[in-house]
Amino acid sequence: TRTELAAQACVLHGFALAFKDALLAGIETITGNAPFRHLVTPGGHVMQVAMTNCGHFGWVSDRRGYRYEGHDPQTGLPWPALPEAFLQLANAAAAAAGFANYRPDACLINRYVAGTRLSLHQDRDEDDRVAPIVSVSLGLPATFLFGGFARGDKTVRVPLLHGDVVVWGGVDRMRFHGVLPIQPGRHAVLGEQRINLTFRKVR
Ligand code: MD5
Ligand code: FE
Repeated sequence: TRTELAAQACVLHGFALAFKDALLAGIETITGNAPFRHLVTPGGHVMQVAMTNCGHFGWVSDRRGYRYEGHDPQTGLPWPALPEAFLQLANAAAAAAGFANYRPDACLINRYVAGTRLSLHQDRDEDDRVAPIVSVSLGLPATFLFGGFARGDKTVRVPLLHGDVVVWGGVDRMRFHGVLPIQPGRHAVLGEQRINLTFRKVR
């Protein structure tokens, strides 16, 4: 089933479940080569969410700013490749949401533990501000905040469960969004964490 959030944003409930074994294997390989780390914001704060990347570009933050880089600054190596199953999932989810021929070139992988939140923000470091972002939720449940085009606009709360996929692009690509603090718990497959994959078209 599917929940419409806006004209060009929807939740595809359980869409990633068919891909879960390949997703978990891919995450193991990627994090073995590019470990999760807590980035520092330009303002000097350590981010609560732990992050890594795969694909041609990876999102990084440090005292110099936010940007995409072709190499992992921690190892000097290119980011791990996007596994074929990741690309197939992102392409199929985008198509199901009305975005044909989606070819992401980056995947940011976020890890949340109990208490971790992601404050309201826009994703604005990508050159392409229209191509969809595809977000895959795994592990502990989360409450997603879906807002408007100004920080102060009202937000709606969207529950996201293991296997849910959110797709948003076109006119809805630049909406503010965030994640409320994760509640403590244990997921049968992922344990005491939530992992979110966000596919992007950067260049
Ligand atoms: C996450 N990640 O769950 C979130 C949520 C990020 C990030 O925001 O930048 O890594 S996925 C974002 C999302 C989902 C559905 C709609 C919108 C954004 N939106 O309206 O912009 O780790
Ligand atoms: Fe975001």
